[in-house]
Amino acid sequence: MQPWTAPDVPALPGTGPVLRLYDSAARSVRATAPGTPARMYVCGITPYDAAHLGHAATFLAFDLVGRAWLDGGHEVHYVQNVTDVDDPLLERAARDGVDWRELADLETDLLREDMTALRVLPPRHFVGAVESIPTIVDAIDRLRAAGVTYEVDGDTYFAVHSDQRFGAIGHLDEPTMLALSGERGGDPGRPGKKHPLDCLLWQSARPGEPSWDGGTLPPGRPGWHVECAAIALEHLGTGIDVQGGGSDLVFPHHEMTASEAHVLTGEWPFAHHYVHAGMVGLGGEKMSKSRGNLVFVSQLRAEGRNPAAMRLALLAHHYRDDWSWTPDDLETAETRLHRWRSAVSLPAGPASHHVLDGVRRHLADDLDAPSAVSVVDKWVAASLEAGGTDPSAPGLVADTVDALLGVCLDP
Ligand code: 5CA
Ligand code: ZN
Repeated sequence: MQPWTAPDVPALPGTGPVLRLYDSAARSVRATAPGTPARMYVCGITPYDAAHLGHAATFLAFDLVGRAWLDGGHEVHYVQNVTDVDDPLLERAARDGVDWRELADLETDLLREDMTALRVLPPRHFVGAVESIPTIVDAIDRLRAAGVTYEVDGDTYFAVHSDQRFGAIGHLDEPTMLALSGERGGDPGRPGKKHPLDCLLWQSARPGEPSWDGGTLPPGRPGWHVECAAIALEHLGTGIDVQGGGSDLVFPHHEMTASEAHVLTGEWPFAHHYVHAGMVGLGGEKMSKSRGNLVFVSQLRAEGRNPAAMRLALLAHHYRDDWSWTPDDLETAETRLHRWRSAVSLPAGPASHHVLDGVRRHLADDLDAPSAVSVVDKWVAASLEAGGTDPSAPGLVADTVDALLGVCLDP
């Protein structure tokens, strides 16, 4: 698929520090040690509805990872998928009487517009599940050849306990895994499975549903987890630097992906860091398409709200926190954006090298964007209240905020 348009990233003096990130598998903050290039895979949307602020917050967190790596002098190879065939998409298309392909194209186009407006760096490869079916079928064939699969009424399952490392990402007890599997697209109660946690690799064609040639598999469509395992291995290989997504993906999605990739490659770990963004909610509940408590990026844009302010509103929260959106978030951010723009439009300001250092240091510390934002706030307050004599200071702050936080302060 075509990714979206890349924003400009101004060059900054010097290089940023080593990026440290919380790794869900290790349960601690550890230094990233990116290879050449740094490799990152982030789980993208299932395009049956527009992107809401929770999706945007998650994609922004990984945008900060990419920007911090670039600032550290690394080339970044970033891949994001689009789950453009899955139950929720087919169900929504059927409910609304629209073609599932048209719905997926429409919502994927809208995501591109939202991400462009929010100045999110695009992935190098933006990859749909449908266009990847041959890759996914090949991965399933290799899992079958490894003897870790079995069939239930024509559907193919992955025997999760065939991977010795199964459980190493989420560290959850079995009752919790069973409950989450049931809530998040699994089928723990299906009769005929060898273990309730075993996950679907290939679902044979159902009447009225789309299906594809599966080679030696019956015609059908891929399961969710193997989609990301196959796409990530195809475009990035194993031992990647970061596997990312929201915290709702720790289990089962990233657990299954890691186990499948382990069996497929014989190598561990699939990712050196498993990085998860907190859940953004509205009215105290996780924002989700099924709950219908959504604020869409595209809807705020249509109301004329400034995307730079939306971005600042999201950055005011730590990426790992769970939090609830309120209209105040955007109003506070609009006021902040206005002040920041006023300060950088002055011909001079207080010296600002500590702003660059501070923003770099806070972002390198597990993406502490709220602290980075307050470093800028302090300089802006000093500039607006007392002025300054350094003619290069406003430009350096503007470049810092643009390159590292992705907020353009041009009027
Ligand atoms: N297509 C799969 C991933 S392979 C999927 O989870 N799609 S999604 O549309 O439901 O979510 C897209 C991304 O946004 C995922 O990384 C997901 O973890 C994240 N996400 C979903 N809901 C929220 C939320 N309320 N807050 C923060 N992030 C969220
Ligand atoms: Zn995924």
